[in-house]
Amino acid sequence: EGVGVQEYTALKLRVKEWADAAKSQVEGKIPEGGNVYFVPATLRPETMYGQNCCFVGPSITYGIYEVEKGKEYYFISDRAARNMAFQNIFPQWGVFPKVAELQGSDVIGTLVDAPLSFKKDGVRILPMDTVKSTKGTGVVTSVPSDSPDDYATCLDLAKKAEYYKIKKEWVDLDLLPIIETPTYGNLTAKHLVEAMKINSPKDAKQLAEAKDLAYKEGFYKGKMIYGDFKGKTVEEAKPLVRQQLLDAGDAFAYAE
Ligand code: A2H
Repeated sequence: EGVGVQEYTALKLRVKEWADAAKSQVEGKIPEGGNVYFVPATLRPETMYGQNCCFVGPSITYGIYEVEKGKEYYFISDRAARNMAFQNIFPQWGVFPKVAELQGSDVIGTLVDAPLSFKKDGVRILPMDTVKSTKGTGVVTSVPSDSPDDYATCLDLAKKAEYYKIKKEWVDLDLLPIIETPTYGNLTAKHLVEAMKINSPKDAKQLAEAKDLAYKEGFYKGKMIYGDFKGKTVEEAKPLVRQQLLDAGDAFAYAE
């Protein structure tokens, strides 16, 4: 871990329909009219147009926390809740009211609305074994066009849907080109995963390298080819998309 503070954009993905295994655990704990949001932490708000699903760690324990009584609830790791309690995200300083506890595996298949996503009917919650419980919120939104980790995981899920006990149609690999780069084209993550012959989401060393290359190329040389800031550089568009999400109430700032 570095010494700097990481400024994340915490995105709010509203639950439209719970997976069966989650239903009974949530029942009676969220009042009628209350909304639960999965809250991934991202460093790439300008890529949110390309969200195709959202990941949780299947063996990580999560909580649902009450942010506004009877109205608004966040699905995040306990560790993130503790941090958020000291960032004026919950109503009372230092207090994080947990209303339910669930295992990542229980929520697989839940349908959520992802702000800005080209998937207008919503996206599914899917398993990612490499999600760290010690980083961000333990929830990771998937953008396979620009994140090598997300691309490698989506490929694996599609190939082994049965093994992961998910429906094949929950993982779609029709990627949305969002950012054009001189070196890797407009599907940076796919290009790098193929060029580096990365075969599994567990190829940690190669994925770290791909992530680094993708990030630098995207940030310093990338140009938006989709969305409200089409034509601008990624460096220009990043704070603009972030602000748009914050202003719409679809995201909030989270630091750690
Ligand atoms: B990023 P840093 Cl398009 N476990 O968002 C594993 N990965 C996590 C995580 C966790 N608990 N919490 C957040 N992340 C991911 C978008 C994205 C991201 C793109 C490209 C690169 C990228 C869509 N996924 O990250 O260690 C989240 O994925 C590479 C920098 O705090 C988050 O941003 O630097 C990023 O890792 C945070 O990583």
